[in-house]
Amino acid sequence: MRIIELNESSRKKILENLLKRSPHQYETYNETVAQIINDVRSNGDEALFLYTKKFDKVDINADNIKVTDEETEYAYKQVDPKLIDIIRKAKANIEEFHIKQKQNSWIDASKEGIILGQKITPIEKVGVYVPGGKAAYPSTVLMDIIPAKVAGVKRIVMVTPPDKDGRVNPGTLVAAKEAGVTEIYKVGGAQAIAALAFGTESIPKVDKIVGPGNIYVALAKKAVYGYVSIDSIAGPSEILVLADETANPRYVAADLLSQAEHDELASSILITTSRNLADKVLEEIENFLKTLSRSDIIKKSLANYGYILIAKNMNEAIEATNEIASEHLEIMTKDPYSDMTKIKNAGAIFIGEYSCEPLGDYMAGPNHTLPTNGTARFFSPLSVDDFVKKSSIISYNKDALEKIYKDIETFALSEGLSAHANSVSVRFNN
Ligand code: HSO
Ligand code: ZN
Repeated sequence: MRIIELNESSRKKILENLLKRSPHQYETYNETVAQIINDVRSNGDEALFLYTKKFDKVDINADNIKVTDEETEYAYKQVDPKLIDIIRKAKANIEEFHIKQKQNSWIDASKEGIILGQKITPIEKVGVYVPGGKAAYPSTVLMDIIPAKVAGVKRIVMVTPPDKDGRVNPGTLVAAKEAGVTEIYKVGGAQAIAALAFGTESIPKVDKIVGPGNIYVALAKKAVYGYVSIDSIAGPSEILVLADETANPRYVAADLLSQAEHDELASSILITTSRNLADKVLEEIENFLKTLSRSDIIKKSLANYGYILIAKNMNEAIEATNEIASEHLEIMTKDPYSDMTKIKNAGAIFIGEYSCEPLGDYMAGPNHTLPTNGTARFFSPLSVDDFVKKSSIISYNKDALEKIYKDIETFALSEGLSAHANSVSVRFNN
């Protein structure tokens, strides 16, 4: 973790360095991914099983690919009952928050003879990708499935790679069941994304695919976009703490470390107006590192993408914060609510010293699937909106159309489209 003065040139260098973490930088894997997708698209299950054998080292077939009720029941026995209770509490909070996001269809009949509106319909079938191994986070399973459920999605199809014994992480199964998954298949990687996008004998074709995964999964989602919809492409985790001299250095250090432990590409940044705070935070980080279980990963991510930036004043600090557009932003300043109003780009904003980032990862209720890699400039957190689509409603009666049909005719003819003009005039000239 280095301390750097914030200025034009350091800002530019840091932004360039951070962008190296983007999944879009790994185009070299595209060819492999395209091959896998084409193979699954042409050969269905047969290709799916071969890739599972090759990459996950396990025999999966049409009879064992789907997780059975017995397997889910067994998972409930393996997971600590206290954790099951916590999963249920988290579910209730996530559900409550997402219910508030629901939009209603609307109709406007205020003009004589005219009805206009917008009809909201849930997407019918959604695929949820859940990574295997250490990154199989039950919390993410909740965050991906609950908004789909709240939106009214009928069929939620989860895929996740099995371990060498053909089993799925029990925490994943419990969280999926609690959240209301419809069915779960033991398949992962680019081949699972292809199966969801095009369908195979065993896996149903869906309309949208959400959920994080490794670089192959990210590129596969990008490749099938257009055949199906996708959520945004997830990049490595990020935290930015915006703090002044009033912040508690222990809390700042602890929060920076919380995201640094995700993986070696994670980024933790402190922007502060206080040199004294910066020095103290560095000390606290060294102390915490002695006891944290993932200190090896943390050391690497802090060396690669960790920064403590010293700003001349709060305005400069906020400007840089907006430029970086972090996935998570914590504000620990004298007047965090007023500073928050100046933030334009951030996935989630945590205000004050008791709103630490892991509160949002697990329990608060807002979604933890957030825009990364500067995409908070234009993307939003995963939400109920991701699982619905809108249809416009248009209804005119004869009088209403008569008042406007000449305009339509003229407009259409100006575009050289006489069949369009005819479609309106036929109703009035006979
Ligand atoms: N902070 C991650 C999500 C997560 N953290 C899951 C713990 N478990 C999203 O950036
Ligand atoms: Zn996290």
